[in-house]
Amino acid sequence: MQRPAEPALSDVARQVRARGFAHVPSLGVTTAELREAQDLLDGLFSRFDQLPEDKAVDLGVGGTREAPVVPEVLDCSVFEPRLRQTAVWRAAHRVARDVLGPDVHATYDHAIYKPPGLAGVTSWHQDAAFDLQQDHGLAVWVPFQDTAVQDGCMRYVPRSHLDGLVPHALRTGPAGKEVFYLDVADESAEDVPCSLGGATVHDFYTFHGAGSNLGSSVRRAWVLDFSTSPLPRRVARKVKRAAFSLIGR
Ligand SMILES: O=C(O)CCC(=O)C(=O)O
Repeated sequence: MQRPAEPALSDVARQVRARGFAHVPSLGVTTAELREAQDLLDGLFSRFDQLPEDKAVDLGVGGTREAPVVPEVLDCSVFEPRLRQTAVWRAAHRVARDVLGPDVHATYDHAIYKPPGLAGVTSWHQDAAFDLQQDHGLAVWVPFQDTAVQDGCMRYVPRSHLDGLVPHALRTGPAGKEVFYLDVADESAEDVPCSLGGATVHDFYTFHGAGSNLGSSVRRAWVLDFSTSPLPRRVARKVKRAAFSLIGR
């Protein structure tokens, strides 16, 4: 496949600042480059049961460690460092640099494989609610298939990033995991379908979630987070995450 055109990044930056999110129609990576990243992630999901329990989480109900229902792997690039060498990683970095400026750092990444035909809604939230360091940041959501509304594409509330962090409610999900969430009226949300080769990006303060996968194949997505926070805060964040990991949170 011929290399697609690089995205009009400054337009993306403008949209993220004004509306809190943007659709990037093309990351400028080839199908083979996407496949390389997906193969590495597939490898991680295939050894889900061997990963630490707090890093390989089942978002669904009734599965086992060997056969999770809605598997999510946290810190994918820690367990599979070759992900950091992929064209997709570099492309996501380019988008983050465009939006946040030259001093961006990758802080975290995770991937969710949502099977078809299950509820599997991702609750409304702000990423900042999960990061008490409140880094100024950006998430780049990369799908490995065309993702239409019925496949569970990302959903955003325009301009919701402008008012900072709002208090989240806490509920215990069906599998016993605690989940922060926001109540959002459906009519205030915008669905953002995304084709293979593109991405959606959002500010850490943007209200977002994702619909159920009512399509016919697994909805695979890799989410890469970037931040401009200075080194001492990034170190503090790493230490805090390691401590939470030790106590199983
Ligand atoms: O992929 C999804 O379903 C949601 C991802 C998301 O909300 C996040 O990474 O914060």
